[in-house]
This record gives sequence, C-alpha cells and structure tokens, in this order.
Amino acid sequence: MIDLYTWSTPNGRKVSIMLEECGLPYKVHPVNIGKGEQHTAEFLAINPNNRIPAIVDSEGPDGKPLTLFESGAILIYLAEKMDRFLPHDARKRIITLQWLMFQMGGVGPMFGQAHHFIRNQKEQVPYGIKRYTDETRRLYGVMNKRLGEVPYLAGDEYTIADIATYPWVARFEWHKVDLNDFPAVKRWFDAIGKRPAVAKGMAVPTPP
Ligand SMILES: N[C@@H](CCC(=O)N[C@@H](CS)C(=O)NCC(=O)O)C(=O)O
Repeated sequence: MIDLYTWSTPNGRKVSIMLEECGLPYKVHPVNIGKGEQHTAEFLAINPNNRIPAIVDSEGPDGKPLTLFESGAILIYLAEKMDRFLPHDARKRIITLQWLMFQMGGVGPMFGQAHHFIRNQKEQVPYGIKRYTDETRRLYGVMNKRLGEVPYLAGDEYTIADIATYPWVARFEWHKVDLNDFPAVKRWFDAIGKRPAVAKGMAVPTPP
C-alpha cells in the first residue's frame, strides 16, 4: 500500500495520475496547504521540505518502508517499481528524463511563479507578472515545437515526462495562456486528458 500526501495542485496530481496509470492501490492523505498543514511536525517528519507531494511505500525496494518527496523522484521511483512509463532503451530513457527535468526545473517553477504574481491579490507587481508570463510563453513555445514533431514529449511513447507536465498545462487559465496559440500542445493536452487514469488522478484529492 502507498500512502500519498497531497493537495489539489499540479505537483500533487502528477503522483495521483501516475498511481492511477499504474493501477497501484493508494491511500490519500490530504494536506491542506492553504491552511498551513504542510508545516505541522507530523508532515515535516515525512517531508523535511514542507511541500506536497510525498509518499510512503510500505514495501520499498528492500522490502522496508520508503518515504519519498520531490514529485520527479517519486515518478521515477514508481516507474522503476512498476516498469511503466520510463523506457528501457538507453536513448529513449535519457530523453524521457531530459523532458522530466525540463518540467521540474522549468515548467513547474516558472508557471508556479506566474500563478503567484498574477493571482496575488495583495500586491500586483508588473515586473514579476511580465517576467514569469513571458517565461511561461517561452516554455509553451519549446513544447509546441517538440510536440509538432512527435506525439509525446519524450517521442513516440507516453511517459512520466507527459504525466509530470499535464497537470501544469491544465492550469492554462491561471497563467493566462490560450492553448489555441500553441496548437501542438493543445493536441497533446486533449489526447492525454482523454485517458481515464488522468481524469481520475486529476480529481485527487478534490475535483479540478
Ligand atoms: N519540487 C517540489 C515542489 C513541490 C511544491 O512546490 N508543492 C507545492 C504545491 S504544488 C506546495 O506544497 N506548496 C506549499 C507551500 O508553498 O508552502 C516537487 O516537485 O515535489
């Protein structure tokens, strides 16, 4: 059994989508980050970085319980555990990890900052809004070029790179992107959204 500590955010939903795709049984523990539950001593013992998501796998690689945080590490761990969504072929594998890192180091942090500056009711900072919406659009351009050439981010297969990126693109209204401006991303987004496991994972812990 896997315990998933999560909230209704893109980083959390990467993991619920992956668990659904793998058909792994899991128990959801909602951590309401709006109420500061990520700062409790109980959660800190699971993730010293005070962020969701985190998992506890009662059967880790050595048969002992494993506690893991950082969504990218969790996706790689589950992919290796289940032998799914991370190709064996050395070239395909590293290209998958390249696009996963692109999500972890680019799409997630930049879209996240765009959301922060755009949605901050207390103070609107034009420089911050422009910097992160420009960077968000640049990243969409990179994805649009790639997805105009291949069906999925890593090439011809649906992988953990797509699973990591989908919930962030699903917030396109938050970062004020019209997906019609990026038709290849839209094609990819619509196709992935039709996967039943994606719809289920996106509804954890609450519907989108
Ligand atoms: N690099 C981390 C980022 C995790 C992260 O930023 N999670 C957000 C929700 S999407 C969070 O827990 N925020 C709580 C806070 O900012 O206090 C990962 O990918 O797991």
